[in-house]
Amino acid sequence: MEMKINRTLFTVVQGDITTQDVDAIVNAANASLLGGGGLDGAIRRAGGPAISEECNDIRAYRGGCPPGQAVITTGGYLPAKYVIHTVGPKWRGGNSGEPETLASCYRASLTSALNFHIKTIAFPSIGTGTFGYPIERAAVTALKAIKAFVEEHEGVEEVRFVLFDDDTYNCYDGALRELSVKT
Ligand code: AR6
Repeated sequence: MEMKINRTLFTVVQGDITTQDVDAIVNAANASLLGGGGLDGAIRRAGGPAISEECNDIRAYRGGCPPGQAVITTGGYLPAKYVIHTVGPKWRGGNSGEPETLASCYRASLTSALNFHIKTIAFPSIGTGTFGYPIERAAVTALKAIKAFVEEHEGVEEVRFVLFDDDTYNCYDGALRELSVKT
């Protein structure tokens, strides 16, 4: 599924984000930037030690990355030149600011992308693994946040969602179809 919003191409594919040939991939990190399981572990394994070294430097000067914010490192051995690390909300039932924090993750990642002249960026489904955000709700919030951002800022040519499992892929594909009907 793909569609154009303003000058940005949105695509939704199923696959492994670590193999994507884009300028930057986004990592679903934790606030300590110390690394973890899931996607974070996979990105650090595939990208090699330079990613964790730069995360440690960021920890040293700013203490990590709060939920809703993003920091950027090299992509190391990955095809992508950069990894943008953003920290999703831990799901606590939905009334603790989770949608606002999740939307902020996407805005902060795209702001980093613009600052580094990144034209193509791949996102995972932030927050819906270990952090427990319901996938359907996350998909709608993610796509709306990105749509609003690219309507206001030009420069990113492609936003690609790369979803690992069938269920997550189907939720994002459905959310993008829904958005295309309303646009
Ligand atoms: N490519 C694309 N998506 C993937 C891949 C991959 N190679 N591997 C996993 N996913 P999670 P969170 C999907 O748990 O919920 C870490 O320990 C996965 O199926 O990685 O934001 C961090 O250090 C799911 O759909 O991120 C944090 O402590 C999505 O990526 C915590 O987990 C996100 O799952 C962050 O939790």
